[in-house]
Amino acid sequence: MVNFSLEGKVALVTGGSYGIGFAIASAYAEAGAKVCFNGVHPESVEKGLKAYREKGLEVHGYVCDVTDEAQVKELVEKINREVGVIDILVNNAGIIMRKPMLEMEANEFRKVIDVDLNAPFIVSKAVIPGMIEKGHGKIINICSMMSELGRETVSAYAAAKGGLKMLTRNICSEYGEYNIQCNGIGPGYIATPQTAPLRERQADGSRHPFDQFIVSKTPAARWGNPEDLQGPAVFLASDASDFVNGHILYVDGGILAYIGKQL
Ligand code: NAP
Ligand code: GCO
Repeated sequence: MVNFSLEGKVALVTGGSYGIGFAIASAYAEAGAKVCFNGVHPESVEKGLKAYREKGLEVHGYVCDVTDEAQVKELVEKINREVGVIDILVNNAGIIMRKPMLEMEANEFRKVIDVDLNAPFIVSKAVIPGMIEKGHGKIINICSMMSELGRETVSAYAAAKGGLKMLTRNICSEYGEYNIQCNGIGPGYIATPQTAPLRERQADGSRHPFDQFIVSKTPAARWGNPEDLQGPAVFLASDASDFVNGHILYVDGGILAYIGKQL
């Protein structure tokens, strides 16, 4: 029988206090994993722990800035001691800054690259040695449609997510021989705090123009929900995907395949 269970596995989901990370971590806990998550703000980690408990899920929450190599090293060592050596890593923590390139400062560009690309490198580097020792591991990088497409105002984010696609393929190439599979999930437009500004109701109560645009560009004719990512994330974390490596699984309602509905 195909094994989708995560029973007994130790999973770390970065940025798991809410949003996509929370949904993926919840699915992992429900699939039997011992789940750890982190956030950069203590108050959001506390809120996250409460939200997991309200779902009846006992998980481990930590405050850790994924861009800080020393903090990440300490987090992984702490998890190894308190929970167990990590089998599954989801590099989910991420930020976006929406600004025309000519108005974006270099340090703002660097900040997005730091969280969305450098941090997955840092956290993966901290986790892979334990996976090699265990003889298996799963790394799932949360990419984006912007790993494939650009749009106005998201130059830093698209550059980071494009790089994250290639980092995914490189980890696959370098560590596949140790039975480590590194894949990506490319969500479409998902209703989370990160995209809330794109869905805000207008003063006259009408829907945000971008909201209408995305719905017209998506065959599913709706925004995604974080729960839409749970099945793909469990699949890529389970033994069922042991021969899937270096793949970016787009979970986008078909938006990347579709020219868009004529309005
Ligand atoms: P979100 O609601 O903005 O949540 C982002 C999470 O990342 C928060 O938990 C935040 O923690 C954490 N985080 C940010 N910077 C961090 C840092 N330096 N160290 C540790 N944690 C940090 O985002 P989301 O919509 O759930 O997106 C999650 C991931 O999916 C991101 O990588 C995003 O790029 C990607 N994605 C999102 C969409 C979408 O439509 N929403 C689509 C494609 C891809 P704090 O609360 O502590 O700040
Ligand atoms: C944006 C959105 C997107 C989504 C996602 C799409 O401003 O275009 O925030 O970037 O977050 O990455 O896959």
